Amino acid sequence: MTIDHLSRWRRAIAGITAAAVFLGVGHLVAAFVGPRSSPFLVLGATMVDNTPEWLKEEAIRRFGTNDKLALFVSMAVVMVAGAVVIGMFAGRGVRGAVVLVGFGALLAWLAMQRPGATALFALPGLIGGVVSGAFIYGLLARIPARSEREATAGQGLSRRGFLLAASAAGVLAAATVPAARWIGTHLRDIVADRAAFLLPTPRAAAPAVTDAVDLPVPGITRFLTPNTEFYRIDTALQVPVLLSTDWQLRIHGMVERERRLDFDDLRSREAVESVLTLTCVSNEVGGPLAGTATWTGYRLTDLLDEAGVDPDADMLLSRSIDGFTAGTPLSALGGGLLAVGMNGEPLPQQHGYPARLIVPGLYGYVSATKWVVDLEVTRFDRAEAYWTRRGWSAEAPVKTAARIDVPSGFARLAQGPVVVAGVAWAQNRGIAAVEVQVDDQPWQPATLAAEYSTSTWRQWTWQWDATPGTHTLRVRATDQTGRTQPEARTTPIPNGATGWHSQVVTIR
Ligand SMILES: Nc1nc2c(c(=O)[nH]1)N[C@H]1C(S)=C(S)[C@@H](COP(=O)(O)O)O[C@H]1N2
Ligand SMILES: [Mo]
Repeated sequence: MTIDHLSRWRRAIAGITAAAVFLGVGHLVAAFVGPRSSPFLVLGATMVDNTPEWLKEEAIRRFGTNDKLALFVSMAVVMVAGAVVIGMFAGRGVRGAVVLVGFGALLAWLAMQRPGATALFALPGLIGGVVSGAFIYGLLARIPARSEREATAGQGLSRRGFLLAASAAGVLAAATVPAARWIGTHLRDIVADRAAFLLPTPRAAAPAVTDAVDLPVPGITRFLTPNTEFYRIDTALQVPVLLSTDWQLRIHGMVERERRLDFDDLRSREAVESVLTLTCVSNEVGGPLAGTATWTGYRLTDLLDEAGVDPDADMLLSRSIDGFTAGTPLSALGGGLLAVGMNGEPLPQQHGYPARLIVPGLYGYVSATKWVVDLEVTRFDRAEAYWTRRGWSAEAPVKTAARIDVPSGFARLAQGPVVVAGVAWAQNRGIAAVEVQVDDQPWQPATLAAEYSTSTWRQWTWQWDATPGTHTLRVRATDQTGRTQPEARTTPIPNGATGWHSQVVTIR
């Protein structure tokens, strides 16, 4: 064994702990600068942005809603591998330190490319690079040996000292995650900001939701979805922290007068309240990605009229603080809101606090930008929004859908009267009829609950005299233009799934 020999495992461990120190220190600094500047999130966002489309689709197909978990796992694998390489390469000299400082500089640069980044976004990468560089140098460099035995072993730190230093660094790096969270909530106090946020009082309250609209049928989807149960879909690796006091909305592009609005400007305007159903294009037939809420906010058409829209424009490109964009036809904005309230509360952070868009009749990905900070008036032949660039349609009106809520799939029930019930939606067109079919028997008309508005879903029920055996229940809806849902199943991509929802039940 030569004096300068460093065992492989020692180098690998040094590389991995140095990477942990890098990410930990960076994460801690990011807690002060802004959570989106954390190296881990910058790496993740950069990876997402540069993953080829086929791979992303494959990931979504394979992992479904676990695609973010799959992303984190693959990031972790890539990072551990990279860290081992750094460790192998490091040796006793300053090489490891130089690599880590260089990596920090690269990350600083990547962080500054993120939308909404400030110069401060460079700090987590730079400081993380310097600290972890010093760390790997100290861990691997030869330091004066304290005993003869160690000097001959020639490994600088004793085995015990090395392992202690490495594990202490690992524990401290892991501890930065809760520490950063604490700093985030206490220093940049979004909880307090949201608690102090005053919802505007609408000119007129939305019409009440009566029992005729919200039927007292056990197991049916409630007409209004509580905030805690409302589905959540977005590309955010970490929910953006945007304080109402920092928030500004820029309205620009093909307008006569560019505008910048903050909450003081909004408060002097007339607020409205509107009950609207939001649906996700990724919802599978019978799936859960739809919800209805009472939204409080400001009419988008009012805000745009003030700016003066160029008659040649046809698209509103909305952008969030985290760089997501949606392209909405200007002609479809009627009834659309810049929403600040959801079911009588400020928007929950996950649903876009402090402001988002909601436009009736369109899937969320082309209309419902959360954490919205920028509205650009433009044209469909000049701009492309986030998901359109990734193979989804530029325009996406909501397709007619119907779902059986009760009985649930594979339920076992006693023979006799069974209530079959659910919801159907065809926003902006309205539901005209819902029909239910048992096995191959003729379609039967379901009873519709009262219609709240054509912008919301509608409950339906059907009384079934169930006979013993295993049965398939099917449902289909017809909208108020007279079109019945097509039977053929299609995938959600590129503009929404089609097909009839069915449920198999057993009657004893
Ligand atoms: N900033 C941002 N806004 C976004 C998205 C996103 O990824 N980022 N996703 C959109 C999609 S695809 C849908 S379906 C709705 C979902 O809104 P929710 O999470 O409040 O239900 O938000 C839309 N707004
Ligand atoms: Mo969506």
